[in-house]
Amino acid sequence: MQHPSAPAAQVAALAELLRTPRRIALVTHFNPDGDAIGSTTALAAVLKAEGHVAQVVLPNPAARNLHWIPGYSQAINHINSAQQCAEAIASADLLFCLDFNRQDRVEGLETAVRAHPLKVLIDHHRGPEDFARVAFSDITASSTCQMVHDVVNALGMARSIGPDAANSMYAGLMTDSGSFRFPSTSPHTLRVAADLLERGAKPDAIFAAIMDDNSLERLRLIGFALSEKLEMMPGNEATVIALSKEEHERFHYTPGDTEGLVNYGLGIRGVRLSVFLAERNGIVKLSLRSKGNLPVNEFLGAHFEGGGHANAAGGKSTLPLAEATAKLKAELPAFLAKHPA
Ligand SMILES: [Mn+2]
Repeated sequence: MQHPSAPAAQVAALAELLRTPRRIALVTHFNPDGDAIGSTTALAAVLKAEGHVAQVVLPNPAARNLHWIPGYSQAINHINSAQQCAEAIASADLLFCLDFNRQDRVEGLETAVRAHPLKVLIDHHRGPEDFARVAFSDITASSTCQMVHDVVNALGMARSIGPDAANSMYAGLMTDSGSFRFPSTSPHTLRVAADLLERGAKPDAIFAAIMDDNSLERLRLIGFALSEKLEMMPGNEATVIALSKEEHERFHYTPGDTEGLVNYGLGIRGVRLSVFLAERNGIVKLSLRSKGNLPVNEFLGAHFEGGGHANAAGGKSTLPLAEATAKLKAELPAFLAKHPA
């Protein structure tokens, strides 16, 4: 198999660093997602099988539907054991930085990460900061897990991808590719997925563990938002959902409960822009999703202190919810007209 995310020069440099048994720490970003947990636990498992000592160090715990990922229970996090995390990073010969590329993304671990002299980056986000001795950066990769697979294979360590590492990596591949539907899903992504199946990954169990883990309150909140709150804008090209603090509380909101809610609007025939406004912690957070050439990051940058990708971006407002929603509705028609379908 080819290893498109693993250039020979970086592979040689990393191979040299791993030539003798090392003490290794692996860190990832705050609010770690499936790719963050999958890539750190998978690479830790491979490195242990290769004779190294490896410890996953997280800025904070992952959402509950990721706790089953093999190796998660051995990870330590800054919220529960700050001192242990700082020591694990400081005492490591080598620090892997996975699924993030700016050192401020690790929140409470930032000081320890900045202080470490020998970092290896593996990441697929845009615009990497220059802080790693060896950097694997590929914005075309579907996921950091896909890149870890490439790097491990290029190092000649594929034999050490056991069932645990395979399940971890597949979890990241699946979640970051939107269950293999985002444009980043390439032939190589599916070849990597196939290889992981051959090494013991269980796609049905992984999907069920991650996706079929909603609380009843979350489904009721989504149902309420879709039936009572979703507004179709004039022209039938855009939808808006605005949820107040009281509405969140009525459904016993916990973080993650409205994850994915903004995507439902785009599923309506003819809609190419979907907006979700949430009144939380004293501010209004906006999530926008679009189809085709409709750069929502530019819109949010101009009006709501935001940014992100052309088809998926976030912003915020300190206005009350009703005023933020009114401002949004006032600005939308010009934006849609400027970028016709
Ligand atoms: Mn990722």
